[in-house]
Amino acid sequence: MTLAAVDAQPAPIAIDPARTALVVIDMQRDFLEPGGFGETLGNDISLLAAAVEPCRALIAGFRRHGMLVIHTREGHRPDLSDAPRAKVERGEPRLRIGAQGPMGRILVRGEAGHDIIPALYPIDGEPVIDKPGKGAFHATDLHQILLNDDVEYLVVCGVTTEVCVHTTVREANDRGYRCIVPGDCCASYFPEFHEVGLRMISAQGGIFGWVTDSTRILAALG
Ligand code: C5J
Repeated sequence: MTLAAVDAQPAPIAIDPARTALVVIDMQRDFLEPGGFGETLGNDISLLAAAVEPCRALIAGFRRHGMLVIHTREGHRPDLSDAPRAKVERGEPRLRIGAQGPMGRILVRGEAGHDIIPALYPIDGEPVIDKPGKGAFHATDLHQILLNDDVEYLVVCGVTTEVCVHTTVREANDRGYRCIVPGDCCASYFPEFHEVGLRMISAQGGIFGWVTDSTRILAALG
């Protein structure tokens, strides 16, 4: 076992690449693309676009080293039977989950906007987790996939920092995974939430995990 030392906050962490997976959270067209649902809501999508190139480089590095890359997509069954009413019945009715958006029905599986952006598209063999919640462990087989692969270290990136990335890191932390979050590979429509979200992870001695960036992870992998 050759450990790779990653410079991070609150302290460096030595990871075992053979037991490390990258989880790319919800890099979906509706959140990131011009004309998508995120932009329709009035958000500045350029804030999310900043994470694409660092994610692309990190994914390429993991692939080069033969390491596990997992993608998630937030969305629901077309009949919305897996969407809690508390989640559906919020916001303006025209812009709710299941309503017709600019790229098909909002947050519905199989619609164009639900798919992952072309720049980060999964390749054959990479698991894609369709998750109905914010966290990637809730009502999915992610934990089983990671157990079967003997994964202990999770590099978690994607969008948005304070919502689905954060929820997933918290879920993973409670399940015993060591989470490393590359801040440049995460983004939010709210820059202040992004900053504070990252600080919340590494505060108190790394209460939820470690925060670093893509270049430091790639440097550690060599
Ligand atoms: C994600 C959201 N992926 N912000 N969803 O963070 O609604």
